Amino acid sequence: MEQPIVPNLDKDYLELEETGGSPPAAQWRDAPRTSDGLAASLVAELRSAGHVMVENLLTPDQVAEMREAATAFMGPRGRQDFEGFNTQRVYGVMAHTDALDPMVEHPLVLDVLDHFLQVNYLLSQVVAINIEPGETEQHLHHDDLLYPIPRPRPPISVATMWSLTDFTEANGGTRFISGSHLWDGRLPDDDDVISHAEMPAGSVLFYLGTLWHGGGANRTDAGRIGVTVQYCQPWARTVENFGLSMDLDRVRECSEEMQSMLGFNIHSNLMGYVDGRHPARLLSD
Ligand SMILES: O=C(O)CCC(=O)C(=O)O
Repeated sequence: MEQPIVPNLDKDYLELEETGGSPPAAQWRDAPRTSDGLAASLVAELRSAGHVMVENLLTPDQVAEMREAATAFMGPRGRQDFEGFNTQRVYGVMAHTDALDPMVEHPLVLDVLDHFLQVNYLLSQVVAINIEPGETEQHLHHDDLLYPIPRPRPPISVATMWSLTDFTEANGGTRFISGSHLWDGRLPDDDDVISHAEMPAGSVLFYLGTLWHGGGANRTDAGRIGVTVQYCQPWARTVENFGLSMDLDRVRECSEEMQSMLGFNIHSNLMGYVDGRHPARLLSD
């Protein structure tokens, strides 16, 4: 069968042409963004274990600035067990502040994501989470539960969890079951070995959307603050509706790549249009 031709809105942001069209553009990025080879080893580990950690990716100054920005917007405690009755969250982080942009578009992160998600991938959600003293364990889940497609399968989303305080087993460092990204539809049971993300402030844990994980219990007397930044395939629905939550002036200040991740781009030449036109037109008109 001949490849179906779809209209192309990408060329110089032209209007939809009645006669024009082209096959969808390339689906994977081929050039790495970083040059030290670290991304390749992280990708290999992420593929085999479903998670991988990089310590001290942020400087202490960045950690302090980001923690201050995130805590300024901390909301009330959770509304149900999943959010945590002793946990504060900041939803809509991107709309509130640009202080966390450097973690969202960190070149090492994007370099790793390029191996799991097709070009034009999207930011799915950014949530800052303060697990307070006395919080109990969040139940285990995997982020791709939102996509009702049978497992085993490649992930549709990939998450990062950035530590803005030290993460320990005692203060609620993210729990996860190594290798569970490869499971079929089975659920965790008491025999599964649960690991904890223990990492200094300024570090990042990557985990695939198919990895079973959850927040830990906090048995210390200080909060555990982290930011989860999640990304998904360009053809999947995002958890957070950035198109509605972001002020256009804020989006205009973002890099072109960030604008694309926020949905101000199209995929397969057509998905994501606004009134039949490229959505980036909203930023320039
Ligand atoms: O806070 C954590 O460590 C994990 C949180 C999480 O997985 C979630 O809220 O979906």
